[in-house]
Amino acid sequence: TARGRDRLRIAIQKNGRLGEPARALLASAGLAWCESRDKLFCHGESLPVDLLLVRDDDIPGLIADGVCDLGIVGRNVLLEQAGEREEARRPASSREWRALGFGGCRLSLAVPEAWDWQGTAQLAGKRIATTYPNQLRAWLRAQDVQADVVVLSGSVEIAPRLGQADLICDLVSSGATLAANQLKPVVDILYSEAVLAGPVQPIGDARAELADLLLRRIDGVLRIRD
Ligand code: PRT
Ligand code: ZN
Repeated sequence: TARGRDRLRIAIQKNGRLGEPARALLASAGLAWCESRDKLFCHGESLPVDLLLVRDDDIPGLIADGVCDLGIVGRNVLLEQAGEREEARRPASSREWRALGFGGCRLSLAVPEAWDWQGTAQLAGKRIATTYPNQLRAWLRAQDVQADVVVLSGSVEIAPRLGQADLICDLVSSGATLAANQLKPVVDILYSEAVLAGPVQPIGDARAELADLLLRRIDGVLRIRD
């Protein structure tokens, strides 16, 4: 699929929390685009680097399939899909190349405020609602705790009140959403931020040089921001 392309393709979030900061980072790295009307594909004007604007969940798969060379996505999404592939015994297909310093959040366990939290042993036999089952299961295994993982596709924070689960495992940034749902964070299982994702194997053709150039420029921008 990636064969015969001499332009680099980067997938970023079309909307959402990471779309704008990802564009800003790439613009600071010297990229410029002519945004097309449908805005799904943006042809790069300053360098042969094009943008694909997609849902964040699609980014790891686009890299895996070779449709895109690089992507900007939350570490939480990248690791969740990596866990899914591992579960299915499929080889890893993308990995974190750089942490980008924006989109910071934690994947945390949160319990009803009334709970007297004693520690992870308290989770035994409990039902935990999440949209991140692979990371939660891996963490539970590492803690040697047996709990039921209730996989939801959204609105996780309301699950305890609806009786679907006893507690949740979800992304937290300010904590306002948890507080609004009478929940409190008790354990962080992952520190996440936006990352530059790329293939596990180095890019092996003419685009490698382009990727190197872009990486050097991104590193320069990140150094200045620090
Ligand atoms: O449409 P698309 O599928 O592309 O977007 P999305 O809705 O799946 O993702 P989006 O835009 O919400 O988030 C993109 C990425 O931003 C996530 O994968 C994280 O890496 C990162 N990020 C950073 C967050 C948050 N902070 C965050 N607070 N993603 C989600 N949240 C949610 C959280 O799930 C909870 O519902 O915000 C709520 C909590 O926020 P606080 O501030 O109340 O704690
Ligand atoms: Zn999404």
